[in-house]
Amino acid sequence: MNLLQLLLAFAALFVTVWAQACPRLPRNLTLTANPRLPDPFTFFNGRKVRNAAQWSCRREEIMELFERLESGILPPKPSSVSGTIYDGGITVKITNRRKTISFNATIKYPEKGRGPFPALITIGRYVSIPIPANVAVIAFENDAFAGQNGQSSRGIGQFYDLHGQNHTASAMTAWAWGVGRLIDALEETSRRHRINVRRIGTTGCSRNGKGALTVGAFEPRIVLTIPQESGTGGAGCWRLADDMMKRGLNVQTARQIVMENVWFSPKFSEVVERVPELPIDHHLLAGLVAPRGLYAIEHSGIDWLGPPSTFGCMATGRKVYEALGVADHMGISSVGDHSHCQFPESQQPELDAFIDKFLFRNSSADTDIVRSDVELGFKEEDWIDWKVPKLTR
Ligand code: MCU
Repeated sequence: MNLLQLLLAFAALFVTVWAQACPRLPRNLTLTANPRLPDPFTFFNGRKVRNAAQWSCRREEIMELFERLESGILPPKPSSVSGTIYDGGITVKITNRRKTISFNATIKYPEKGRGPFPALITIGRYVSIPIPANVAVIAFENDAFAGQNGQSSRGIGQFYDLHGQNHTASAMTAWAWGVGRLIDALEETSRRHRINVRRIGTTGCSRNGKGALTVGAFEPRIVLTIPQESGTGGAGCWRLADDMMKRGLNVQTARQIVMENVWFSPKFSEVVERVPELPIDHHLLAGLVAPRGLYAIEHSGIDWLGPPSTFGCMATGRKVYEALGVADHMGISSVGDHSHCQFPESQQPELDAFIDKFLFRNSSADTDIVRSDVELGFKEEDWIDWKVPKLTR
């Protein structure tokens, strides 16, 4: 090979690497009006997502947009995380820049069998779905890790003891980080417990359902995410909630939510009046979970939770799964006529199917679920002005 050939080979390599590099977001995000649900398959710079490799770039970009605009920064794994198994649970010890915190998570094993068992990490101590007897339950005490008791909880909890009170992470981002460390500790102690660390899901209801969705979106080791009645700030889209509000319905909106609690970063308060300009909405939060299992359980009859918003938002998020060729890895089921966080019997077969497929790897379980017990009036043509590509290459 002569010098010219060598140079040409280098140039070709450079072009290939450049073409595959992920586009970087600008330092200052210029927001532009888009009243519809933003296109999951177009980068911030206008480039189209055409294959699976580009989707993983776009996924990173969406994650960064959430961190910068809504959720605050999710810190990387710190210098030291260790676990100690005790009878009934695990103690997780985290050290970061010479500060140390520790917390306990209880582990409840199935009564029958020796394991290793799949597990669900509950956001909060209480569970609102019937967890099958063959699944272990690990309780993550989110309130102690990052408080959610109104505005006065900003910066309160173990996360902020470690990272500083003014850290941009919202309470939900802090929980996602905490669950990540809990999984680190479970991985490290895998010979001393009976949990299958590759088969871990998460669930929570209402505010903890918003948390469960964020945890599933931000922590890639979670294989199944089950947010229940998470409403606005969870399965709902900001734009769709605003639309309900315009129609005179009593729905929670972005403007209200930042006043009520600390589920979002102070960063979000800065853009909360600019919902139609946001380059993200919560269909993209569901998109972050793809291709992993996601079963969104919603309530079709409580306006505050935004039924058409949660249904339309999740049905739109499911298009990311469709593009990846795994539409049935995501389900949305909206059922009314029961009180908040009470699991209706009619959803039992759906829940069983998701658990079966994602925690027990039974690929034949039927998880192709998009349903609502009442007509919620979400019209795709009003909200979606983009096409779903095939990203399976
Ligand atoms: C649905 O989640 C929240 C909702 O966002 C709040 O506005 C309301 O105050 O509480 C709900 C909840 O967590 O209920 C337990």
